[in-house]
Amino acid sequence: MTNEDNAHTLRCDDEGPRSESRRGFLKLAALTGAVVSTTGSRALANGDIGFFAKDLSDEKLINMYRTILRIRWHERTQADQMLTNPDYRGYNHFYAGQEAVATGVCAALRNDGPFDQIDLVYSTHRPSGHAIAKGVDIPKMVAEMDFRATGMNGGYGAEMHISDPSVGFIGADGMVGPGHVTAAGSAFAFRARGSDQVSVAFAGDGTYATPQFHSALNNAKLLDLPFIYVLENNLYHQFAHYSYSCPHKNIADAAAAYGIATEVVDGQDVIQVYNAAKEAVNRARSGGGPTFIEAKTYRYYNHWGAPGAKAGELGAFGYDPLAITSFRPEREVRAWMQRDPVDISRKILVDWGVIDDARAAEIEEEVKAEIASAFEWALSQPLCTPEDGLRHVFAEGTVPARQFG
Ligand SMILES: Cc1ncc(C[n+]2csc(CCOP(=O)(O)OP(=O)(O)O)c2C)c(N)n1
Repeated sequence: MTNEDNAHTLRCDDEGPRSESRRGFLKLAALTGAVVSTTGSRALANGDIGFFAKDLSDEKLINMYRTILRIRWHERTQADQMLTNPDYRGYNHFYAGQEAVATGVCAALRNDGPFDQIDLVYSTHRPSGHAIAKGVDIPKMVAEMDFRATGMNGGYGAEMHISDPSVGFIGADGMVGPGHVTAAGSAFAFRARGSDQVSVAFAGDGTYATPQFHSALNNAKLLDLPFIYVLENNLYHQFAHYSYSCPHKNIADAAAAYGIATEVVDGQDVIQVYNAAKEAVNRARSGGGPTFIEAKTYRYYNHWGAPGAKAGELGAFGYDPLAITSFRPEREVRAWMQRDPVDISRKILVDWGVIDDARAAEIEEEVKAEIASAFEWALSQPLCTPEDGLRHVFAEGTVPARQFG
């Protein structure tokens, strides 16, 4: 088990002369303070060169950067719609600020292929980042969130019920907790079928206080299931700090009590998240059982929607008027925004010579255009009709009484 103090220690089991010399350089950099300006670089200075990050091609690193940007610009565009377009019906629990978590985890998963071979993701009431990172069709997701008939789920699921099994995105879940038991159940099914698939549950810090947190982890360990529990500790559940409902500073300590391998990572640094997820996936696929990853992160908007936000600007500041107990100080939000996952991932790619600043800016413009056209298409789609509400509710035609046959 690792905790926050040793989460950044070197995890290299194939060290060769190259990593020796690189480590020497990193030690020197740490001593001279040469590499300290971003979280990613601080991880390097601590000696965590990201063993698994070495398996990432330049192309994949750029795709991860694109994914982070897609999530970010989806959020920003949707927030602007909510703030300025009176005809817009959609809503969201915004994920901005947490992009590196979904991106780093999903980059370590199998996302293409037949349903009985891909890895599954169970999401939460804050689903758009997980969905985009798992590879859903973004225009269709945007249409779904605005109740359009051609949306991903026919327009009557909307934000808290989006799902796309074709990419292993089992879906959002409006209930805090129960999905994790189902996710562990999927992992049990994989084991029973002899499949090497992995089941991932995303969760917020609020799930610690639900019985399903404990039940899912206990059973996952008892049966050593290929299950990964990714807890995104963004410090608040709804309007209360997590210390109101959890006695641990690191919620991973609670998972460790079940005998589960745990890892606490900087959730703003996509490479750290990827490394932890890759290790967890390798463990799960090789029969080594579950892993609990706690990603320390932060959300830039309030719990739900865009109160406190301004069109064209990132984040929401001031107190949420809907919250009686909100105590998120503006300084705290701004301090976290200084360690922005978009900036950190861009800096890592530029530092590593994968792209330069000009190419990074171009990629961001390409993503902005892609998201703008997703919204343009989605908002021109037909709305659901009242009759649509009854579609897919009742079985149609003759239904075999399979339970007796
Ligand atoms: C069983 C249940 N209880 C209460 C709620 C209301 N609710 C919705 S989101 C939320 C807070 C969740 O906080 P956290 O798990 O930390 O996730 P975050 O919103 O911070 O991403 C609550 C209490 C719910 N959806 N389900």
